[in-house]
Amino acid sequence: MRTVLVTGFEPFGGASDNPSRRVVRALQADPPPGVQLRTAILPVSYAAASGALHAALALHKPDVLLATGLAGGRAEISVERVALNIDDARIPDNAGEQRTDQPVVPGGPAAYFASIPIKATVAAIRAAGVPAQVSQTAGTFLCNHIFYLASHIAATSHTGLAVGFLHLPWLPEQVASKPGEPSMALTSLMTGLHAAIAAALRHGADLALAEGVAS
Ligand code: PCA
Repeated sequence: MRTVLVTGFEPFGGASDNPSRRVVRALQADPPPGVQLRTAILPVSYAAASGALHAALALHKPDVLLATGLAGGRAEISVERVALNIDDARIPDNAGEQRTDQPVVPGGPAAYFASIPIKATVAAIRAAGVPAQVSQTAGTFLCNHIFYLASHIAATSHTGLAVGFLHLPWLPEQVASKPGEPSMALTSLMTGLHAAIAAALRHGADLALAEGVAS
């Protein structure tokens, strides 16, 4: 049976919770069939996240890493295409560290593409009845940082590891007082994650579906 490591992040930026942490905990209680599910919650800290990621990969030796995080303001589950070798954020991390135009890995390649089949994953989430889209940027904060680090580890030492990143909307209760702010219920996030895990485990080429933005 193959091993899938699903990670979420701690809350950040003053929020009391993070949908990615909630969904990871819910997955532990309702694991997908046919796979060995492992989970980890990562700190929103440049200094601490790398150690936590390395430790989880060394402990669980997964075949697939599906990392998740919050992208407040997005309405769908975003399947990220590209991880950039840059840390550049408007806000400090939870340890108070703010980074501007610093590489994630000095001397590393400018970017890595996701190594899960992104369009098949989007199609599977949609087929399960949950809004999803391909995203062309994971931002330049901790989510991109972990996505890049994991991709670099897969390229240099943990060969054979498939790496994907899913950005999640707010939970409805987190935006109840913010009219117009998109959100997604935990049950839908769970359905989407189950579909994404199944799709990421399927071998073979990605689906050639027209996606992306034409601007
Ligand atoms: N979202 C942030 C970091 C942690 C999280 O859940 C991001 O998009 O970078």
